[in-house]
This record gives sequence, C-alpha cells and structure tokens, in this order.
Amino acid sequence: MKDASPQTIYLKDYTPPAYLVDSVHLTFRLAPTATRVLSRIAFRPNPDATSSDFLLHGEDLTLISAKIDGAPLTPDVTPTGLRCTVPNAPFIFEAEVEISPETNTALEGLYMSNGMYCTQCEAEGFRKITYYPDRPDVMGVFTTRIESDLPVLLSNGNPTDQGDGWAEWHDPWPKPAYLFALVAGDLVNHPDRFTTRSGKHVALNIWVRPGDEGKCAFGMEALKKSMTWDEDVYGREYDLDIFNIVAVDDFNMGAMENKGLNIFNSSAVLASPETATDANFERIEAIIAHEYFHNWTGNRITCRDWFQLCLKEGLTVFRDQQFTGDMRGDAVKRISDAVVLRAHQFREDNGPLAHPVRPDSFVEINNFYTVTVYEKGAEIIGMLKRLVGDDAYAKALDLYFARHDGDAATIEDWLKVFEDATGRDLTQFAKWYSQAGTPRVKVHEDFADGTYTLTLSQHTPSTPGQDHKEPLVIPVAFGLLNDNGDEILPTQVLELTKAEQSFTFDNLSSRPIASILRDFSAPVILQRAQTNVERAFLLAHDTDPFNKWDAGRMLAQDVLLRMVRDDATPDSAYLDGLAVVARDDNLAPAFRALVLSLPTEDDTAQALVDCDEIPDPAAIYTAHEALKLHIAQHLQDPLPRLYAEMTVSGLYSPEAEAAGKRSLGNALLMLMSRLDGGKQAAQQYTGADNMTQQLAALNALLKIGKGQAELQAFADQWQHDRLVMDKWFGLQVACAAPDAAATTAEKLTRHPDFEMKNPNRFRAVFGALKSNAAGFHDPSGVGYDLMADWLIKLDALNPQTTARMVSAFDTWKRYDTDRQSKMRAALQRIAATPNLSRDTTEMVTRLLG
Ligand code: 0A1
Ligand code: ZN
Repeated sequence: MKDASPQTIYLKDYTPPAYLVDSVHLTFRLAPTATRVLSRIAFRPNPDATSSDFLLHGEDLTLISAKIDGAPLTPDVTPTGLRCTVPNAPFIFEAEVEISPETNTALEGLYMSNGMYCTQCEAEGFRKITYYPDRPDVMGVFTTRIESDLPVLLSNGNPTDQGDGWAEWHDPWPKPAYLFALVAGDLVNHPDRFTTRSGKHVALNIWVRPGDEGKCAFGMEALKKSMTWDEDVYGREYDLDIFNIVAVDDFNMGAMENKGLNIFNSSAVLASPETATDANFERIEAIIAHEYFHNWTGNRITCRDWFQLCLKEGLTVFRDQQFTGDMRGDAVKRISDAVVLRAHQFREDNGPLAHPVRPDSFVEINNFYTVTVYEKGAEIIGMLKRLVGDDAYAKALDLYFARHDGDAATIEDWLKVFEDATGRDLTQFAKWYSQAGTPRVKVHEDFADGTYTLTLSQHTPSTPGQDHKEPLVIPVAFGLLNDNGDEILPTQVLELTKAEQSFTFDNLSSRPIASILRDFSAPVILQRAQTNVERAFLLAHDTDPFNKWDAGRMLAQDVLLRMVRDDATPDSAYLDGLAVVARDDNLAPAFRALVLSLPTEDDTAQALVDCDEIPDPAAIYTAHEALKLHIAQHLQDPLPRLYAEMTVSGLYSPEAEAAGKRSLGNALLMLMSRLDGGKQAAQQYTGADNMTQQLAALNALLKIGKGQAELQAFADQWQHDRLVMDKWFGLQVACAAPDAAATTAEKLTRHPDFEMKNPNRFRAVFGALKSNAAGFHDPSGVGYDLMADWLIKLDALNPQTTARMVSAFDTWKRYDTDRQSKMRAALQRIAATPNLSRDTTEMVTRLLG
C-alpha cells in the first residue's frame, strides 16, 4: 500500500507477459489473522515475450516457502513482488504464504466483513492474496479449495467436491486473476433456477447474512430478467452450472463481476419496500444487470491491460443502460443518464482530473474507475451505434464475440471489428478514446429564400497534458419543426467531422425551429443563442423527449443565472411552460418530474464559469431556493389536486409506472411544503408504508427546517438496519443549510453508529457534504477543513475510498481567491501527511497540478 516512489505506468510501454499460466490450484486455510494460501501454478514461457524475467506480483504477503518443479528455493522478495530463475520450458511454481484478512481495512485482496471472508481482486488485489502475474492478459484455469469451519464456502466456477470443513470449486473458463473470488461465511441463500435458451439449467443464489433473506427477491428477478435480455438482445447465454451473488456490508464500490461469483455491496442488492426507495430498486436492477452482462463483456472477452478498462466498462455500462431503457422506458432513462453525465463527467472534464476515456498513464489504476471511463465510455459506444445504425451495430457485436471470445483485447481490436463489419474508417472516431475534455459545439442558424442553413463549429478546451485538440466525429441528431409545432423534418443524424461545417435544408415555406442534439446524441455542450420564447416553444412542442426536457432545463438555467446575477424574477415563459407540462396527463409522470427538477447548484456554478464569471455558492443556493418558492407559488392552485392524482394505491410495486407517479408526487410535495409549512409532508410521513414515501416526506420537512421529531422517530424505527441508517446520516447533511452542513456532518461523526471503516457510512456523511455545494463551500472554510481532517484519517485505513472522495476538491480553481486558497491549503495539508497512500498522493498531486 505504501510506496516511497510511486511509478507512473504508460500505455506505450506495454509488453507481453514473459510467462503464461495454464492452470492454478489454490488452497485457502482460513484464519482471521493468519490465513495460509497454498498455490500451485503451471507456467510456460510465452512465445511472444520480449523478456525472460520471471517476476510475480505480491504485496503484504509473508512468504513461508516456494518451490519450482518440487525443488525448494529462496526467491528474491521485495515489497512489491518476487523474482527467481526458472527453466526455459513449462514448469510448476508452488508457494505458501500467510496473510491477515481481519486487519485488511483497505478492502482489497482477502478481507473480513462482519465475520465473513470475502475478496476484491480488481484491479490489482490478487497480489495481496498470493504471488502471481497479476495482470489481465495472463489467463489461467483456476481450481480452489477452501478449508474453514464456516458453513458456506464459495469460489468461482462450478462446485466439484465438498466435505466436513472444506469445499472445492473448478472454473473451466480461463480468466485473469482480477476475476478470482472467494467467500466464506455464515450465510443463507435465496435460491432460484434459470434455463438458458439452449436448455442449460443454471442454479441461481443470492447469499446474505441471516435476517436479510427477505430482501433478495427483487434482485433475483432482476438477475433472471438480465439473463433473458442478454440472450434476446445480444445472443449471449450463461456458461456455468451455477451463478452466485453475495452481499457484503463493507465494499469500496457497487459490485464486482467475479466469474460465477459476483460480490455486491449490500446496498446494491438488498431491497424491500419498507427499506429501499424506488431509486434504490432501479439502481439495484441496473447493477445486477451490469455485473451479469460483464460475463461476456469483461470476462469471456477481457482487457489486455488496465488502459483498456473502458473496453469492458464503457460497453457494459452501455448495455446496462439499454437494459434499463427496455425495462423502464427509454426517454426517462436517457434523460437521467444525461443528468448524471453532465453533473459528474462534465465536471471531471472541466477540472484538473480530466483524462481520456483511455488514459495514457496512471500511477494507481484504482483512481481511473471514473465517470469518464464508465459513462463517457458508454457514450462513445452509443455514438458508434448511432453512426453505423442498429443493424450494423448488431453485426459488429456478433463479430466481436466470435472473433475475440477468450481474448484479452484492446480498443483497437474493438474498433477494427466495427471497421470490418461496416467498411467505415474509424481513424478519426478513435480520437474520442484518446482526447480528454468535453467538446463545445456552437450553433449558428440562417434562413433565406426557403433555405435553412445550420452551421456547427466544434472546439474542445485544453485539459491537463493536452493543450492541442483536434476535431472529433460528432453525431448530431437533428429535426425541424414549423410554427405550429409540427415536425417537418424527422430526426436525422448529421455528422460533424470538421472544426466548422454547414448543413442546408431547402424548400421550406417559413423559418423552421430546429431541434438539435436530439436524444443527447453526443456528450458535448451545445452553445446556442436562443430566446426563452424559443426554448419555451421546444418545451411545449418538441417531439423528441430529450430535447423537450432539455429546453426546460435550459430555461431553468437561464432563469437561475439571471437570479444569481441581479436577483431577477423568474421569466414567465419558464414558469408558464412548467405549469403546462406539470398538468399534461399525456406525459408520463416520471418525465414530468424530471421537467420539474432544477439543475444542481454545481451545474449552475459551472454555467457561470462558462460565462467567465466566478461563482458564489451562497448566491447560487439563494437563487435555487428562491426559484423553488416561485415555482411553488406559480403552481399553487393545481398542486394539491396533482399531488392527490399521483397517489398509488394497493401493494407497493417498484415497477416504473408506480415509481414514476411517486416521483412526480414527491416533486410536488417538495414544492407544497414550501407553502404549507410541511403539513402535507408530515401527513405523508405518518401514513407512509414504504421507504420512498417515508424518506421523501422526511426530506421535504428537513429542507424547510422542520422534521426533528420525524428524524428521531426514523432513527428509532430503523436503528437495526445499516442501509436505512446510511440514509438517515446522509439526509441530514444533504438538507442542512449552508452554514450548518459542516457542523451537522461533524456532529454525525461523533454518533455511536458512525463507523469510518464502513465505506457506505463514510460516504453517507462525506459524500453528502461534497454534494451540499453551498455547505461544503461555506466561506468560513469549515467544510474544507472537516473533509481534509477525515480524509487524512481514512487514508490510513482505506486508500481507495479516500482517493475517490478527495475529488470533492476538484472544482477548487473555479472559485474566488479566498476559497481557492482555503481549498489549496486543505489539499496541501492532505499531501503533506506522512505515509499518505499512493492512491491519495496521485489524486492530490493531480488536483494541485
Ligand atoms: N468492475 C466493477 C467495479 C469495481 C472496480 C474496482 C473495484 O475495486 C477496486 C470493485 C469493483 C464494475 O464495473 O462493476
Ligand atoms: Zn463494470
């Protein structure tokens, strides 16, 4: 973990492995502080190697013994690995090492969570389990024996044998070490079965701690839906006799796609109507799908090296987004994904952490599991699909699976498949993978003599290490409306490939209204001078749901900017347009809820930066609060009736339709509470029979400075439930007024149930502080200091989660000099911490750079 001189690794330095692995036999003798791991690995020299050095990775291991072909040896051991001389022919390497899962708080390698053993090996955790060539292009067939008194002993592949205190598993599919997994614990399962379309029977299990078995049914249904969907849409079948999912409470990320044994953060799998919100249900469905889809995009076809991470992640995110769109509605899903991309990925691109979807270098690969690699990676696939068309995309994917099954592949392999399947030259398109930053696309419109001319120009601002940017291939989905709102040109895809390009449309009887970047066809920022009347027209008439919503979003942003700058009253074009949408029964409630939502305060800050202004988080907060009150007052009359119409009767269902009604109902409740002092919200709190309604009511109350009795009642009711209590911790910080956010967070760190070793609990408090923009950026600097104090404490225990959270400071350069110097000081204080981890060191270095 600690490394005095961390090395930068470069993509251009890739060399093939010197030795390949045919098979791996592992024996685990589990004990909390002294687990013995015995390995027997069949190696052979790689004919394509450029070196014959035999070097195995290993960290935090105590070597007990090693042998080659049965002969004991004393290898050269360093803190990062082991080296020895080996025959120039196939050979067997054996080792016995000792490790201490109980004291492993980094949650990488083999660790313990609530008395159960579990592993996390992506990206480079296997080297904390035993000596091994821990790189994804070395793929072996694993057999695993687990010895322990614990009742449930699981590993990858199929179970082969078991007895009293031991079990054996064999995974027939060669895999890289990062997909290895082991679980041992006192667990109960929620079982089911699935028959693949070729008739293969698969046993399915979700394993949980006793007491949680009632929270597995939804996840199991999501798994079966995912299996069916991957067969129907991508022609991909499951390939083992058993598929296990295990829920663990202490986990750095959402979940992990280990072959046949997915390990999940319990927040990403456990759900019941009483304890999980609609948003939790939707997230669980998406993550189960994501991990399951990795079986083909990630496991059967893996990555040659970690620079290719987007090969598996971008494609798998794209697939899970398609799945959710099919399950819950494409329009709402696309809008939600765009909201996330703009809020998080654009923010990353605009700051010191900007990096290409395929980075050129890294110090710690864990720092590159980012929204850029994942979400922008998925956008690139979406653009490719839009450019080549659905049929060609399907053909290319079939070719990808046929050509690369069993490979550790690269982005070049991926693009070549598309070139071969479609005959397209993707040289320019490939720049999306290597060029960082969000392109700005400027719109210029002309109309004369029945001809409409659209001129688009593109420009990508410079990013760290990349000053010069080249034009990209940008698919711009485009349509035209006439004055009546009729579509006179249905959606077509314009290909913007040059720095500036014009497109003409003839024979028009009057000046059309253009709808540009429909369906958010590219991850770019559209810069279009437009009046609010035109925006309101598109909000009312655009046939493209994304652009209809986005017109409302641009109106809201314009209104907010004016309010921040000079306290202006909101434009009636916006308020009237909103009122029409809110009342329009022809529009899905979930869509209406999205139109009612505002950009985040951070979005508004970035919009000001884009106008070369220095954002003041306090003024932005005031404007947002004022606008919410204006909207509430403007909708005052229909609010109670609309709210009542969104009542969902009968048994709770997490399906899209009911969830959509609740989401609109709760958006309306937030508005109503600003007028009725929380009367309706208090009533909803008391009557709630599910977490969505209960939490939304509590949220509405806390936002207006009420709800202390409900907050206490909530804690009393849910004390025993870790995941629900995470909501309780987070909500208080999220709802705190700017001058109270840091003190609220600080007080919560002294709560007896605050456990910094549990990433979910830590994130509940400090993730909420990061998101409470006005609170985090309170001019006193207390938010920065508190964050820095706790990141320094956490780094000694869990570098990975610390390094992710330090991105709270990634916008520091956009603020006034006082805030800038306070944030810089906080970052420098973190940087100066003795023994700071490699993970956090890399992040603060980039942030300060
Ligand atoms: N591959 C997983 C995410 C993941 C990545 C790293 C982890 O530990 C360092 C854990 C999980 C996914 O995409 O779901
Ligand atoms: Zn993934």
